[in-house]
Amino acid sequence: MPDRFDLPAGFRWGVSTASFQIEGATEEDGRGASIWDVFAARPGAVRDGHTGAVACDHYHRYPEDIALMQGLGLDGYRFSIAWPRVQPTGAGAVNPAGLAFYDRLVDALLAAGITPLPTLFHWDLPQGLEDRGGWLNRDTAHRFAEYAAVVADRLGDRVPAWITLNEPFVHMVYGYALGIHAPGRTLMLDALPAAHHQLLGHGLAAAALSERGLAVMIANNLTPVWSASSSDADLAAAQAYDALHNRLFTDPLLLGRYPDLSAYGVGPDLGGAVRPGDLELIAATPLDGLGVNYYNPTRIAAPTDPGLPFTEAPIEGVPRTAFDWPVVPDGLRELLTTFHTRYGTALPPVTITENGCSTTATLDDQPRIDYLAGHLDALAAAVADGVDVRGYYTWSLMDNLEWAEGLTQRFGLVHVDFTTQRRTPKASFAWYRQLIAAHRARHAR
Ligand code: IFM
Repeated sequence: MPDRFDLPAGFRWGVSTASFQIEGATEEDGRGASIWDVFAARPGAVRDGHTGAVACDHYHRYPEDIALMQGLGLDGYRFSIAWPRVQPTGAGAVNPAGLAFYDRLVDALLAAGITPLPTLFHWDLPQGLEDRGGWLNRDTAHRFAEYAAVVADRLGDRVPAWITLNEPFVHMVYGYALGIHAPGRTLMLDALPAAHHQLLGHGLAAAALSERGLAVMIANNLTPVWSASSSDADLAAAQAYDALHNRLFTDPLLLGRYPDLSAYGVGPDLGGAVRPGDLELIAATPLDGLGVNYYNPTRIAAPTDPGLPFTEAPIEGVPRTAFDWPVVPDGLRELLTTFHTRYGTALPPVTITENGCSTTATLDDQPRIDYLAGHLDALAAAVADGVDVRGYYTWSLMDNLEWAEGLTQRFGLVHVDFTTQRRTPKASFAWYRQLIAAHRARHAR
């Protein structure tokens, strides 16, 4: 395969997964309950009643999964650590068997020549903390830092860079505002403290990681926001949406302040959650890298009802994934160049920590190849425009449990038969392997 993407030497190739979506073994070796175990047990919460009890059985099959990664020739593997495996109730006592699993995983990755890139929190909060308010409770931020220190003390000798949180926007909106995800709360704008406490948790954990000489990243779900028209009302709505989805989770980290949320009737203290010194703490440890999870742009129009200052408008005339998400590869270039302009020298090097699509195709997944190729073209265009992008981790290594959609959305380079747990590489697997090899060969010359 020709290396048409023209990315720099040293560019890192990877895949991403998350603990609850692949591990299974939810009751094994002392793991405590997570909010997703409790949520998935609620009738109707997850499609077809699927749970995380088995998922991809990665807890037992990780050697086979690492062999697949080695077959791809990856530089790095982004996975997440299940907090309730490490601290079953989210505070205090550490579960040695839980830590030992990640120890084995890290050692096996290193033996395969793959650099581990762990995420500390990818939505599976210990239920014990949810019982005390979850991320609405400021104390959760402190517990998160304590947990980060425990894990870093154990793995930091072998793991150089860490991601604190995955997609705090999605966790706040789906989990606390709309109730589509665990913990299933429907607080609408009263969910905002969950944003602040996650960011505070990031700041406290980042300090703990940095004190140990470890590099710190965060992975945000980011989207270019398109105004449905050039009317003042649509433009104002798009600006309000951008503040909520993008700026709320990036401005405090890079600029040390929250964006203007007055369109939501919310002041700079986010409903009383922000205390003096918090913003300084959130920004105190500079990010060594910003993780960007990109899937699609969002088109926004003026509100049709008084509850929120925007309404989402459809994006027409583009292909769609099996999830019905619009496929707009150039949105990745637009997002990256917008951030480059917006944050200037405050923007740290970027890594694409997630990008991919679900398809209905089983093994001949040409739509996934087209999706990835289009996005890598857009990424290369952003790099040519001056954005410092260091790596690309596709979502996902293998089909897995897609949260409230259960096992119905298949995002993997590898097909998983959830009855037999048989893994079968799809066409995109061979394509990605060849692309990585071609990139290396070009830079070896
Ligand atoms: O599966 C999720 C992942 O957990 C977070 N980012 C988006 C992916 C696809 O929906």
